[in-house]
Amino acid sequence: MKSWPAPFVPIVPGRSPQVRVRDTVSGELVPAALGDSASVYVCGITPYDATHLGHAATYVTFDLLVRVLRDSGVKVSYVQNITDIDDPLLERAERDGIDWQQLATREIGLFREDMTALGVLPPDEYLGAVESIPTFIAPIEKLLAIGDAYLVPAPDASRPQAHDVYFDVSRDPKFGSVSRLEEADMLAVFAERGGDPDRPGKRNRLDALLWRAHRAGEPEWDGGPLGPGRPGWHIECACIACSHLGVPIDIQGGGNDLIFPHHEMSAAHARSFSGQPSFARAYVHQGMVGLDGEKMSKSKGNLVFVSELRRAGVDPMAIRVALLAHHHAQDWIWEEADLRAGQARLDTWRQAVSGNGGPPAEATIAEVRAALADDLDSPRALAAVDAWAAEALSSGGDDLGAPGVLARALDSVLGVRL
Ligand code: 5CA
Ligand code: ZN
Repeated sequence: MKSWPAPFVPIVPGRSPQVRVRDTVSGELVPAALGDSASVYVCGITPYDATHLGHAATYVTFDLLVRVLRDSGVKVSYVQNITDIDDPLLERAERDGIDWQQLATREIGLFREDMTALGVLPPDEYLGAVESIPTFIAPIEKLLAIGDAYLVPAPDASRPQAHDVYFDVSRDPKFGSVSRLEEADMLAVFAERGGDPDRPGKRNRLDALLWRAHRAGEPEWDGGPLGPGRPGWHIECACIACSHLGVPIDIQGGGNDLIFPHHEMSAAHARSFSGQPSFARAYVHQGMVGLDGEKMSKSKGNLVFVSELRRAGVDPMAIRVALLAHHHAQDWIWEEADLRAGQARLDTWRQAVSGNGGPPAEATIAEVRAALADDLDSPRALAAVDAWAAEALSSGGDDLGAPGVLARALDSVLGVRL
């Protein structure tokens, strides 16, 4: 899948210290890379609606991670998927009376434009589920062969004797190790996050769909020995991550709404078909961005779209600064004041770097790098820039190179173009 144009990343003297992130699973700060390379897999969009500010926060967060890792001298392999076939996409297309592929193509196009405007680095590999389907078949067959998956008759399928394939969570001794939830808590969210606890014929209510036999009116792909049908959600990310990055990956990323079931299941599938003890060394989860007191979500419809803000003339860099003002690990509620504050900050910074000289910028740049290397602490990084700008505007300064080098550093590691 085509991604979007990479923004220019200026080279700035010096480098970031070793990057550490707080692993959601252990709660510990861990190195984001063990040596001089890191593999990062971030769960991408389901393209049935436009990019809202929650999505934007997630992709800006992982953009920061990749920027600061590269700035620290680490070679990053960054993979992102698109869930370009799934029930919500088919349901929205049906509701709106349009072809599901047209809907996906339109929303992926808009996402690319939003990411470009926000200065988000594209992944090195951007993979749609649909184009990757041939790579899912062998791992699902393997799960069946080793007894970790099983067939469930699908009497409503379009062909007689058809079966769906499910993953048996009771076969996995490490099931639950990612979310660390009790079964009752898992069940409480499973259905609303794509699960089907009440499907007759399943061995355990939490078992996850791996392959869905073709039903009339649904798209289908050749599943080889699995029969025609389409893949389940979690196996897609497990297979795409493993086949493009190897197992274990360094970082699995996404919003914290994906911890269970998605990341729990993807990890379980991947451990099982790869035979490796672990899927990801660390998990980084973006807090949920809400609106009017609730998580912003396509199903609730309480959304602020990046594209609508852009159409209204909002500077995408003001949106970016507004997002960076919140620590990625915390849930927060979007308010219009966030955007006003982002724009005001941007204006101040722009004014400060437009002077003829300023206070020395080296310590500020070092503090920005240190803050980001410390679990992507963007509010702390912004505060350092605020302090420099306040001094530049109040007392000036005679370091003629400072405004330029600071502007380039902000562009490079914070992705903020002044
Ligand atoms: N396609 C799947 C992941 S494989 C998916 O969750 N798609 S999504 O379009 O619903 O979300 C895209 C990304 O944005 C995911 O990483 C998700 O966790 C994150 N996300 C969704 N809603 C919010 C929100 N309100 N705040 C922050 N991040 C969010
Ligand atoms: Zn995913």
